[in-house]
Parts: sequence; structure tokens; C-alpha cells
Amino acid sequence: MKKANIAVIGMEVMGKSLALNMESKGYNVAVYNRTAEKTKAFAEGAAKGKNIIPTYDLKELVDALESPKKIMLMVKEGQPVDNFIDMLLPHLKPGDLIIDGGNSFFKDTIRRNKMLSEKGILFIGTGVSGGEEGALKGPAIMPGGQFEAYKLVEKIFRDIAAKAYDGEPCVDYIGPDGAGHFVKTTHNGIEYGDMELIGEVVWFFKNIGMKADEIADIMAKWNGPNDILRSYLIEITADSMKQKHQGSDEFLVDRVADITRMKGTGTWTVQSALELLVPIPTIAAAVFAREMSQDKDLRLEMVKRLKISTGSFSGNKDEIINVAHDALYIAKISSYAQGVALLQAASKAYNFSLNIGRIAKIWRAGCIIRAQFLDEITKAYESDPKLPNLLAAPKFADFVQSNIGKLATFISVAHQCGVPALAMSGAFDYILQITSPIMPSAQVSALQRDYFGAHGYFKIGGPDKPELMVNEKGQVREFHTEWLLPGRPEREITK
Ligand code: NBP
Repeated sequence: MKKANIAVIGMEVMGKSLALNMESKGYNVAVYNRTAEKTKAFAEGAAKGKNIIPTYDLKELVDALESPKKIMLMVKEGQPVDNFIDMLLPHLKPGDLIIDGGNSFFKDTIRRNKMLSEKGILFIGTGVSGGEEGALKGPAIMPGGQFEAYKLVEKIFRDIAAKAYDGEPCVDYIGPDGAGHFVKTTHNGIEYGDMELIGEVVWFFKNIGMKADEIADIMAKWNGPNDILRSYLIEITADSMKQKHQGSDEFLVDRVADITRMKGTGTWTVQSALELLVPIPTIAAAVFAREMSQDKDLRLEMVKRLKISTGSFSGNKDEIINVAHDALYIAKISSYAQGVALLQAASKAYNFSLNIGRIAKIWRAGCIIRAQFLDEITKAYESDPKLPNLLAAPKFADFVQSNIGKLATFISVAHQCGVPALAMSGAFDYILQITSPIMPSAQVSALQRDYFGAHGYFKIGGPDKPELMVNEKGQVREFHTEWLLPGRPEREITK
């Protein structure tokens, strides 16, 4: 039999779908799974009659491949990835390639890349986004690793990737070692943010008396061909909210428990942001909201002990729907600005050399956050690669400047009605903070830190001179007030 061009290990939804996708593009694919029954079931089911070679031990798998060997892992992240790498190593030669297509933690990917490259084995850590359907019909692919490793699979990846409306495949070389997995993780964090923002708007609409199908109609309108909110997540919100519960008159959404579970990527995004000192309040709010959603028992108990009285909505419904539309768009821009800022900080810290415009291009199709909006991000960074923040892109800045009051109104009305808007508020406050030349809250905190801990503080020129005070060498001057001494003298700290 003809040798296989590539192997896929892991016969769960993602691995099976990717193998079928590759085969449909003319590739011979060898497959393997730890539990042999799954390989057998796949071979006798969806893979039957196709150029897919089932194998039942790793030597057989590697022998079935042409050289250099290209082996893609689609298994649970963590130890299973390390186990497979260890088991594959005795069968591989320098120049062979292992690809980890699961949702691995980027620092694990950096470690694995280093360990394998010392043995001459190439390694790609790649995000694959789009779930089962994406993997089958065309995912967004975010590969990081050696460039020569990417070149070995570039054609396969371009063939199987989703195609954007201009025909461009949604894959590109992201950068070295952990770059691809970092970008995929941040993609998921942004996805959490999008989902929570949409959820808050929907919850508000429900709270002011709208039924699920009415909300679904609004979402469908917001997904219209030229609507700025048009996106896959708005589309599936519209579609899923119309679903009835088991043939009854109730809507399924009204019977689904208010618990949103999660795997690792949202949390990793927030952890990375904390480590890199990048504020991402909307994405963090989305993770916190999921955490709160999971503590159902606590919420059921608390409502008995703490009664929060709230007002009801008395405004004009059509007006607030329009307000919510523009508020959601601004919050989305703010959330993406946070995600992009995180990517840029990681790029610097880990030498990923990320190209934001090209990353946004990859996300235009195949993945969960796909949206026309991403084109605007690409254009923004193509026309000004040094943009200090996505919110400064003229098209976004114009919209935000003209409509920011609507986000304030939405949050205020939601709160008056007792509807939490944690992510919306985070998005709004992020904009307020990033456009504040002086953050009075930070002035107060800096003073407090010096008072209780002698931590020192910097100075500005005055209320209208927000620039930092520097010495003749251009170094920022630092001061401390002797709070416990009579007269509280101030001294300059010299280092
Ligand atoms: P799962 O994440 O459920 O992983 C199942 C695979 O991992 C099976 O092949 C299973 O083998 C193998 N595995 C497990 Br579980 N524990 C193992 C161990 N200790 N040693 C060896 N193999 C082990 O499958 P999936 O949902 O297809 O996802 C595959 C990867 O793609 C994951 O990293 C996931 O995070 C990522 N991803 C998933 C989606 C999605 O929508 N599902 C989307 C994007 C990315 P077994 O059959 O012998 O138990």
C-alpha cells in the first residue's frame, strides 16, 4: 500500500475529523489511538473505503509513513502529549516532525520544542480552532515552531484550513516554539469575552421581558450581511435560542442550567495576562462569570440570605435595543484591544515576533470568533503597525468616540434592573482607564503604598502636566515622604 503522507494520533472528535479532512484533500493518512477499539470503529465506519490506514501500535504507525515522518497528536493536553512524544522518539530520526494540535499550555510547548530540537526532531505546537465541524470542513490553524517544520506541512495545512471569503486559507506561520499555542489560548480568551458580552446583553433583554424567540430575532438582525456585529457567535446565538425543549412549547435556553463549564484556555489567558502585567478586564470578567455560574449551590443559598431590590425597565424598548447594539460593538472592540495587547506583550517577552494583522486574518474563518470585524483589525495594523492600542485605529476610535455614551447607558440601565454586566463594565472601564493621562486611583494607591510601606512614588509636573518628572539624564525621579517624622520631609530616592 502507498505510504501515508501524515499520521494522526487520537481518534476522538478532533483527530477523526482532521484525518477525514486531510484524506478528502488527497492525502493518505495513517491513524492510531491508545484505545484500539476507537481506531477499529473509525476504520470500519467513517474511514471505510478511504485512504486512511488504521494502525494498532506506534511502530506500525511510523512504518506506514513516508519520510520525513509527520505525526500529528490530537490528544488530551498535558501528560498524554508527553507520553506519546516519549513513545514515538525511539521510532523517529532527525528531521522527522511531531505536531501537537491539541490545546496545550504554551510553556509546555516551549519545553517540548527545546527538548525535541536537541534530538534533531522538529516540533510544531499548533492551535486548531473550530471544533468538530471546523476540523472536518476547515479549521483555523495557528502553528508555532521551527519555520522549516512549518514548511514541511504548509501545503497540507493550507489545503485543510478554512478559506476566508477572499479564498485565503486560515493558516499562517505564527512564530517559534510556543507562539502558536499562545495565540490559540488568547483566541479562546477572546472567545470567552465575546460569549460573556453577548450573554450579558441577552440576559438584559430577557430581564426586560423579552421571550427567547424575540431575542433570537434581534440576534439574527444583528447578524445581517452588513451589520458590524455580524459573527459566528451572534449567528449561533440566534439559531440556538429558537430551539424548543423536547418538542414542548418551552424554549431550550430557558431550561438549560445557568452553569458554563470551561477547560484550561480562558484561565491560562488570564494567568498569562497577570504574569505579563497586561490588563484584560473583559476577558477576566468572562472567566470570573463562568466561575460564579458554576457555584450554583452558593447562589441558591445566598438569594435566601441577601435580598437585593432592583428597579424595573421603564424606557423605550426599541431605543434600548439600539443602544445595546452599539454598546456591544464598543465592548467587543475593547475586549479585542485587550487580547491584542496581551499578544503583543507575549510577543516581546517570549520573542514570538507575532504579526497581529496576519493573526487577525487567520481568525476570519474556521474558528469560533470568526467575524468580518477581524478584517478591520488586519487593516488597522497593516496601515499602522505601531498602533499603540487597537482602540486607537481611526475606524474604531471614531465609533467609540461617537457612541461611548451608549455603553455607559447600557451598563447603567442593566444595573438599575439588577442585571450584572461585569464584562461590559470591564470593557467600558478599560477604555476610561487607557484614555486617562492621570489615573487618580493610582495616585491615591501610590501615596498609600508610600505611607504604609515606604515604597516610594514618582511625580508628575502638575494637574495639567501628566508627564513623569525626570532628571537631567532623562531618568524618572523617585521620592519618599518620611510620614512618621515631624514635618513629614520629602526626600529623593537615589539608586
Ligand atoms: P479529547 O480531548 O477528549 O482527548 C481524547 C484523546 O486523548 C483520545 O485519543 C484519548 O485516548 C486520548 N487520551 C486521553 Br483522554 N488520556 C490519555 C492518556 N493518558 N494517554 C494517551 N492518550 C490519552 O479529544 P478531542 O475533543 O478530540 O480533542 C483533542 C485535542 O484537541 C485536545 O487537546 C483538545 O483540547 C483540542 N481541541 C478540542 C476541540 C473540541 O471542540 N473538542 C477544539 C479545539 C481543540 P483514548 O481513546 O484511549 O482514551
